[in-house]
Amino acid sequence: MRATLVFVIFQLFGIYSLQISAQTIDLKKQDWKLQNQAGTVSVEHANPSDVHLSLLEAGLIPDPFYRDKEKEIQWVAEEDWAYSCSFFISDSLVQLKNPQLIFEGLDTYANVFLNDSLVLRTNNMFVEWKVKVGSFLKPGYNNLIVEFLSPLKINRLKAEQFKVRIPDNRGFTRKAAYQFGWDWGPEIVTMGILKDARIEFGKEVKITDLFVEQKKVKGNKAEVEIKVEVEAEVEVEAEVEVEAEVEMVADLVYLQKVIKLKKGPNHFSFPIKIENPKLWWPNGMGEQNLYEFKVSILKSGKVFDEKSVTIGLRSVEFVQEKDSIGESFFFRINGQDVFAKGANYIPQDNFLSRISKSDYEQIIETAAKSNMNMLRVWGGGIYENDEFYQLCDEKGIMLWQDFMFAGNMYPDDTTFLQNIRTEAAQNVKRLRNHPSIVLWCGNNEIKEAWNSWDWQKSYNWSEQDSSRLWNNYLDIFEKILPGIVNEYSTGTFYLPSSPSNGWGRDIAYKEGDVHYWGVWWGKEPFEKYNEKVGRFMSEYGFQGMPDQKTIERFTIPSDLDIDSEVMKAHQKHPFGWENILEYLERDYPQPENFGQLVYLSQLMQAKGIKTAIEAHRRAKPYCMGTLYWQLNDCWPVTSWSSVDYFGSWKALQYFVKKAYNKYLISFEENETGLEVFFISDDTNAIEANIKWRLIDFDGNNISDGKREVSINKNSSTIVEFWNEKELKKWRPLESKVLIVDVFNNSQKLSSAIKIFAKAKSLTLHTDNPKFEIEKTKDGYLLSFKSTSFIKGMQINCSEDGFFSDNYFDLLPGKEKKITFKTNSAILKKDNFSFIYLGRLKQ
Ligand code: BMA
Repeated sequence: MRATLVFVIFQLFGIYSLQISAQTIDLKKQDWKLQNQAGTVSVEHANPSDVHLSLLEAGLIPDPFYRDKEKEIQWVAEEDWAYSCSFFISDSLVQLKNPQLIFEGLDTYANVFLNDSLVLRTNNMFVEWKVKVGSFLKPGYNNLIVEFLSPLKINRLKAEQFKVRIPDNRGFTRKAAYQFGWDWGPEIVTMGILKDARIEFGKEVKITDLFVEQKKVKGNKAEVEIKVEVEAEVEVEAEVEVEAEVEMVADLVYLQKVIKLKKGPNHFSFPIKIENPKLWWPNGMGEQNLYEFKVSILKSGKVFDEKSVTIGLRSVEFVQEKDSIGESFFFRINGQDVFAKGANYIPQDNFLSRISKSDYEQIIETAAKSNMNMLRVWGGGIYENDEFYQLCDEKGIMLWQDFMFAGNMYPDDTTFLQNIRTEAAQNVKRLRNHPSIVLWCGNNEIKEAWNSWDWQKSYNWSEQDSSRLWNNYLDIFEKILPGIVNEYSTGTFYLPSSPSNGWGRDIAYKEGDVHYWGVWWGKEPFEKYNEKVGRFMSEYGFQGMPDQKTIERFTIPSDLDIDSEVMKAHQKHPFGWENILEYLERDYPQPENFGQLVYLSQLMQAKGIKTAIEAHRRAKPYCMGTLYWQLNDCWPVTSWSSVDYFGSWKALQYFVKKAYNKYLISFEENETGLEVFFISDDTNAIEANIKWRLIDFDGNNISDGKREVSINKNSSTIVEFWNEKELKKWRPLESKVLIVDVFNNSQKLSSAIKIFAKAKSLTLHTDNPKFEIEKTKDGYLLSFKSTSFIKGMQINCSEDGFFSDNYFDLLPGKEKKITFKTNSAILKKDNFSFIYLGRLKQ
């Protein structure tokens, strides 16, 4: 239930007459022209958000996501560009006081000229820019030019001046690191007016910040402090009335005080106590109760300014306590220990300005629907848009928020350090009301790189260079950034670097968080995931190809070969293809064509990551979090993502949804035998009825059993075990399936199957299942039934839509129903096709 708390600040008597009629000119809506510095390329009526997109819309460059066109657009980022427009100001508008030019985001090095005067110079894509422009405006037409300088050229210049070589020149610029290319992303160095741009007139008293600080949320009480920052252009004596009337507050709160607004920034605050607050919970643990707080500044009933924020009341503890093995690493929300289930999130496009609200909705919906409760906003991307955080608040997705520093070292001059101070302060202030943010982290993989990647040798640093760079690292990540978190978001936890320790060191599995890359980077087998379990697995991953339809959108038929230039261009990892083929050879039948490779690569990725997730969850409470690399893509590519660029779920996303279910059955085979684990994220203890059955691939019963087990809250329990001797009786196991179902009374909590051999060694039948479709309100109901066991059934449709399940197994004789949500109403059975492991080997 949402409720509104309204604070009203009445200005009763002033020594100055204030302007109330504020107005705004939306600059993005003007008629812009784009031109390169030499004047040889120009675009009329351009959208000023992004130079590349303007050129693309005008047909002057090809789509860099198509085939291998990325290389043809590299010249764009080597040039300087200017967007220009003129806008009209009426006589009455020009009378209004305090005009301010506001850019919510400029990418990145911009010189802004208003009527030929330089009014602003920028150097950071992550901050908002505001400048007073009263003396530069005139009635009638005004000219605005926003000139963008090539970040590549500036990086090279700065590298020359800095003398010490840093790992990558992108470190000189406060711009999203992935845009310079990553092992899943193209090199597209964008420039442009990234977010909203406007001129505001007449706002002489402005609420510049509203922070609802949660001092204490415990038991049935919450104490918060409403902190308001007001920027006044004039000195005003004002009377402030604070009124609160809201369900969550037992009585009406009424405060009255006189304040004197001085010229410049003013700060005042109101403490309130809330009885029986309705708390905000992570997804799966309870509701996401949110409350809106609104502050208005008025005079005689007219509004000068108002601001509202939405918060969720919750307590967060980041528990790092020594134990017999090392040190814990987990989050306790509202007093409950939380096992974090989620993924790493990267920006959804190389062109940030075209990420739509519905893109945000879809990806966060996918996370929530897949039983996730945490995402890590990775440090090589961006501090996300407000919409992203709002959605995470609403869906109960906790956020591990990196500051935007990744895999690099940084300059140490005062301008740079001041720049990152401003950036950190602005973003922490902007985001601190969001209940979803539970941790700020300084950087991605810099400490690990420093200790394990041999940088000192590769970049030929003298001892002096090394200590200069390292001291600067310590300044940024152990002083400046934690200082800012502490100042603006007191009590929020800060971790200097992720991972805490490199995956090659023993300590990585005893304390802190770990990025385990032995599988993939180290070519270790998937089974290693069962051993390499740390306290919090903040990265691990394996590549899978995107959906076949996604591939068809950026290729022509002759490109459909992994040795083609186009498929190579859409694989950014140095040994990506080699790895996929090598791992496939170990465990899977060999693909006979491109389509089979797409299918198998996805199935293998899904199986691998499922192995990891289950191992991490079985190890609860030793391990208390698992965030695989990576949820999404910024362009169509073969990568570690579970959802591809066009939003199609890879096999992995379907597997993740099941592996992150509140209740999970998981198997562990070791020297002693076979154990069945039941993992419960329930905050209450439950009684569980375990039923198991061993059948052959034709459905014949071989053995079965059942038992009742009491399951503690939030636990991982061994509920069944067979020793080697018992297992021997079941052999040979290559054509058998173990099925385990867990019920609570008659409600099925979870079910899982175990097969005993690698996919390539299974003796699967090739018979097609019985398949029927039935029209429903918003799509189709599909049913499958097979006489024998079917593994890895992927269903495809010629039309777009969403399958509720895919890449599933079919048990002999058991009907499986799934839905296909689509706008298409004329589908027949022939529109669907399927592929499964047994068929592959025909
Ligand atoms: C992780 C990330 C990224 C990278 C991924 C896959 O360590 O932090 O740097 O894309 O590995 O190599």
